[in-house]
Amino acid sequence: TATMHPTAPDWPPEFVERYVSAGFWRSETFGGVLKTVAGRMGAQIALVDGDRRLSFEELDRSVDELAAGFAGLGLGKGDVVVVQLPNRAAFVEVVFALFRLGSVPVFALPAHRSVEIGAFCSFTGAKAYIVADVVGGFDYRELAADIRARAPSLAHVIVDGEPGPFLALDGLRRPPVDLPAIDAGDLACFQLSGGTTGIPKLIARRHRDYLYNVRASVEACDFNERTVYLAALPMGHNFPMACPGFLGTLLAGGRVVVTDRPTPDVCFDLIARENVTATALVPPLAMVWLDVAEMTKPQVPSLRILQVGGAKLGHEAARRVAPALGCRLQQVFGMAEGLICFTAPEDPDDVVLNTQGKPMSTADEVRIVDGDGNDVPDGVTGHLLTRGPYTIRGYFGLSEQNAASFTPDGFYRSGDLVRRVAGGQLVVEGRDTDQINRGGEKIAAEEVENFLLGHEGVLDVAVVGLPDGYLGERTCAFVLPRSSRPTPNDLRMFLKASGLAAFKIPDRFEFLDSFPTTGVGKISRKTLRETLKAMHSGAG
Ligand code: J2J
Repeated sequence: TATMHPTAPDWPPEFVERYVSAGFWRSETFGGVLKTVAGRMGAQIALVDGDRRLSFEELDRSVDELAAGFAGLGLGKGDVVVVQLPNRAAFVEVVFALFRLGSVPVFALPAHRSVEIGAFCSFTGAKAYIVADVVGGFDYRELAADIRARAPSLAHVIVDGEPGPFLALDGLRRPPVDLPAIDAGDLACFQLSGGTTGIPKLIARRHRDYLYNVRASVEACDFNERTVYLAALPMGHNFPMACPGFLGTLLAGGRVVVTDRPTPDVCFDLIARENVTATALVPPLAMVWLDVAEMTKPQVPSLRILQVGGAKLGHEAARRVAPALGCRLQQVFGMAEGLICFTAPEDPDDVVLNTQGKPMSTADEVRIVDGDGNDVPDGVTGHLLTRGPYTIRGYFGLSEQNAASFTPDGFYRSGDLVRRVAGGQLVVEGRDTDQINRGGEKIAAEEVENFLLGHEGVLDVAVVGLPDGYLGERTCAFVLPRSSRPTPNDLRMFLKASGLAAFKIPDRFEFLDSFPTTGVGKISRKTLRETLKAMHSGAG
């Protein structure tokens, strides 16, 4: 089958040269680095998943066996594979097997459904889709059957567990074979953009820049052979994967403990049992952990660092971390497109509690600009632009979108409104785009609106993020109904049946007779969203 080849924008040659000569980019690949670490760490435990414990040697061997199996299916260098697995040991094995083979995983989230998976497949011409059998009552094989029927490029569905009509992952293992040579400049994986429109935006990461992302994070967070990292957030996300995440932990010779149940009761037990030293959470989850920890006073003395990021952590919650969990808080402000900011373990409390930290690399270029693109002084809020050795220069195959999302000289327009404080740290103040951040899960208002407009009872709709003490923002759809007025439940069921990921379904529906206007005729959708937000913020 012919594979589509939209392009992944690369850095201009002078930047390639700069990053290579500075030693940021090396001629290493993920598969190769794991082999080197495995040679050094040998029988030390690398990966813990319930009762399953894999040493570095065993992990390395298992990765080679899976890579041989994938190669036997005809998967090879440059082939795209959509990976949608819950947190488990197989996630790590599969990802490294694909890295070694030069096949390029798209990291779908467990919550994605036919809309998202279908888009990833058609956009990349994916050749394979790797899923679990049933998780939390949801049968991914049914989703796969649906996708298979609509994605002609998809040659293989591979299932971790009971395969049904598809291939069993474990049945694919073969004795190791010679694998193709992979170059540091080859694509390693696709991360996903939060997005502000209905288009899926894929973020192509190459071995050289993503490895730098991981190495620089390891250094900034001081991960080492004594680090025991609990992967509690969905492992496909950039944060628990590469900042430093499970990749950083393994490459530092540390140990990764995985769980697909991020609840405090499960995780406190795991932290105690496995002597976990670091983990990463989004703010709403951190708040649940804090609530439970303050009541039950869990014994988790090994825990040294709690990373919190993905959405802004409130000052009050930040303050509770050290007393409740006996560990240091590290704020993490990152984006799948690249830039990562950390507060440092040695920063004073004021910085750790009230800022989102500093860019982790000396080579990160950050500009904070006003509406005309002029730099604003420190302390003044503006639009965050950034470029550097691990921030992409454009989305995969979207040249039109790229002209809007990147400046002509290659800065990524993050959409974040930030200010820089005296110590050089950034404080996130909001966003300038119609992306809703629902507790770290990013939702494009426009995408949800487009689906709702497909319902016969909807004349017009605006989806808005309203402030929420727990999630940061919750979604509300303001609906102008037709005469056959739907109920909120009708609309929820409709969106679910459309195959949209559940986290994108609005938390609240409000029916209006008309949309507010400014008195100067038709208002833009952006203005409408802002007006509705202003009218309803704070209410209920
Ligand atoms: C406020 N907003 C934040 C924070 C992200 C590490 C951590 C998070 C992500 C991530 C990531 C925030 N305070 N501490 O990739 O490597 C919002 C910003 C940002 C957007 C990116 C990582 N941390 N955000 O969340 O690609 O608006 O990456 O632009 O999912 O999340 O979202 P995403």
